[in-house]
Amino acid sequence: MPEPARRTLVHGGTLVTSAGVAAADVRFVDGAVAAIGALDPEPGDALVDASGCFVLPGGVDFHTHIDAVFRGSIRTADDWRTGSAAAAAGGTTTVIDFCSPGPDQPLAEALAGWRARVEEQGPLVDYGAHVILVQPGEERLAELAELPGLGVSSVKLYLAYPGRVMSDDRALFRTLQRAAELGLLVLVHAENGHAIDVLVEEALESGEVEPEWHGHTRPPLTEAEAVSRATALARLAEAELYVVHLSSERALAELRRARADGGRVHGETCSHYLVLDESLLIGAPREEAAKFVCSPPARTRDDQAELWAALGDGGLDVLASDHCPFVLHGEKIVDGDFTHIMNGLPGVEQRLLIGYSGVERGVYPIERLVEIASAEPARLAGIYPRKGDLRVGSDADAVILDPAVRTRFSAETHHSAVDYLPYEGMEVPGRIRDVFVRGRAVVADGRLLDGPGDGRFLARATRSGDPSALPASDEGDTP
Ligand code: DUC
Ligand code: ZN
Ligand code: ZN
Repeated sequence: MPEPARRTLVHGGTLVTSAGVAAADVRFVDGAVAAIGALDPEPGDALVDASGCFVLPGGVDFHTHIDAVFRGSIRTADDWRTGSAAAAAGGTTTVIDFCSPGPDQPLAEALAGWRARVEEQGPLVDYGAHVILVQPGEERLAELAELPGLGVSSVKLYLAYPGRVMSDDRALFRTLQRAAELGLLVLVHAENGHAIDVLVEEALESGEVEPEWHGHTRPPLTEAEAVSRATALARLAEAELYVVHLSSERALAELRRARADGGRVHGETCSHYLVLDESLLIGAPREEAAKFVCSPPARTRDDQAELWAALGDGGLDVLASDHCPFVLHGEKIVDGDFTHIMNGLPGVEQRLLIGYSGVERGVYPIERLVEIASAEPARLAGIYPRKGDLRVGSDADAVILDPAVRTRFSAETHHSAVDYLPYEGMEVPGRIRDVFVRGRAVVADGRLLDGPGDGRFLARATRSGDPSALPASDEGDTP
């Protein structure tokens, strides 16, 4: 006998989609949005009252490092169970993470291994992958043709960390050329690795070992130079570029310049750059300062203001988390000089509410939050409108956000496995009340529900692909 339809009617809320803001009910049937408007309950509907609340598309986080390995053997704190629980609790229903192939490992093999490992861990949210390339040669670049068939439409290069994962300008330019041919999006970590290495050597020679020197040795010009170079090479290759984790006004200015010049360039900032600043590292005890070490580093309050403004005016396209947590009393490596500290912060759970604080402060309207936190990352990922919006036929991924209640961030109550939070004690407006992944409640009244994770791999369309021919996820239907 076929299972009865799973039906939910979310009623009485203010629906925010790419089509605008309106008082509207929304009905989910069998994991998809079936109807939107003034809807009467029908037999079998489970009723969810969203009065006084916003109903938003589930968040799409374009940049996470769940269960990831850095420096050869150091793993981030979250596995896919805890990382996806943190995502869901924070209103994010899709994450695009990273598959990092070994030096000589075929891309297809690496992706198959990555997918098997994720699936085994039972994620609560849907997921896709960017593929990381390290100094790719022609053999590797030839393999990129396989990616669209494997459901991957983006690659990432680091322009920092020489001797570890950095790619040089030839590798960057050739990747951009290949990506342009194949309709792939190229992500770059834009910092000048060689210049930073020299500044680090000079600092260490002068006996500067404290965490604040992590920031002093990665000044905004090292970021701006790399953005300028990557955007110029993308233009030359006629490729589409996405700059991850922009942190400074100077780098942002380079991005704006490239866009004004007609470059197909997209920019992301991350929640931590909006609310953390460099003063947190300066003069603080080592273990305290280490909590805020990420790359690029936290900048000034003026930089923060520019990033907020750019999210509002379209200078930046995406608000991501770069969720990259390391256990403070463990893998974060607080002892020794600043170069030992692992770069990265948790944030997947806090991203959406930090973004919402911009709405409350009048930086941008709530429709813009939906664009930067859901719709635009979904478009760039090649999964829109199935993800990132609430339209008839979209996946029933939704968040009920209560604007009348405030949330206090704390490691005591968060869902990540990491043992600290850089946002400890911070209070923001709004509360993630309910979350649905393909129509199934994963958070109800602010509480994460126990249940089997049935997050699915998302095959993503290329930038040149026909969006209406969107490949389906492994299981389930494409609307
Ligand atoms: N860059 C990232 O994008 N994530 C974590 C560390 C880093 O340098
Ligand atoms: Zn990076
Ligand atoms: Zn990252």
